[in-house]
Amino acid sequence: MILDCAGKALDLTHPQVMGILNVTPDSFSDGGQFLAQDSALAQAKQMVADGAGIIDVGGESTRPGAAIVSVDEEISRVVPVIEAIHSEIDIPISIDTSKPEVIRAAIAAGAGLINDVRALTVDGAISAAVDCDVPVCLMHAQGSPQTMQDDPRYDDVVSNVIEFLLERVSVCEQAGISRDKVILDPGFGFGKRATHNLQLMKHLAKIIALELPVLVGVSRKSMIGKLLNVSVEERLAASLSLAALSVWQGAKIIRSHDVRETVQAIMMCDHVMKVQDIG
Ligand code: 7PM
Repeated sequence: MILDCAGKALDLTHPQVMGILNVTPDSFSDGGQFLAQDSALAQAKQMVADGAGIIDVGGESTRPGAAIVSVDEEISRVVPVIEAIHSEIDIPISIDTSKPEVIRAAIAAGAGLINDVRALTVDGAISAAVDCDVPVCLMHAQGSPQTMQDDPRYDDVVSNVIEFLLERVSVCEQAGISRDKVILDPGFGFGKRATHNLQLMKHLAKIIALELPVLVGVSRKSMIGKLLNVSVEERLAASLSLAALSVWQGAKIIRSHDVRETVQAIMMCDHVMKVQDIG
């Protein structure tokens, strides 16, 4: 299956890595806007060289307790970067946002997929997605990024996530977004304790069984820090292990900070999964 992301192809006949490109001000050292854009473009080119299938551009930090970013600020961060990458790079760009105005501006600038951690629940986001006519990734979260990690509770996290995702798919379909444009994401770390994340990973196949492409974002996440007591710089091996477990169960897209290593890990999974059986 090949997803058309506004004219650029995302080939999901193989698992793909979505490279994370943050354009929040804390993600580059000094202020200069042009420096920041140059650095973003250089990072994007490196990700392509490392085998990324798509680049995820985000201008809003969803970190618990992070400052809320205005629409204009978010647009002025992401649009110049998307324009620069779009003209120089052939792989699709996704826009990591929940705001309808940012969705419209990013798609107009050349992005080809909407990656929304709020699953198009913000007022106007569904119509923006319908008008833009690009694929969307719908992610589950419990609560808002500001407070979601305070005391997350579920009686059955896997069923709860599935129920939410199916409801959002149905809302999208009723609004005119066809099913074949929808990607699902259980939202690791978004309003979930370590045990909830582990249960979701153990039973990811139940989400794969919904028969829509599944995206997994576990790269360097705090669940790894909590379980293994390692700092954010020391989470690569565990991130790769979780990427492999995801692809083994059928996940099609792995969102990662470490593109080269993640491509190698999931290519090995793909080889194992596709090798011809004996006899
Ligand atoms: C602080 C908290 C900083 C969380 C960054 C994050 C996902 C995503 C993010 C995901 C999809 C991170 C997250 N995570 N989009 N955006 N799936 N679809 O760790 O899991 O990168 S932001």
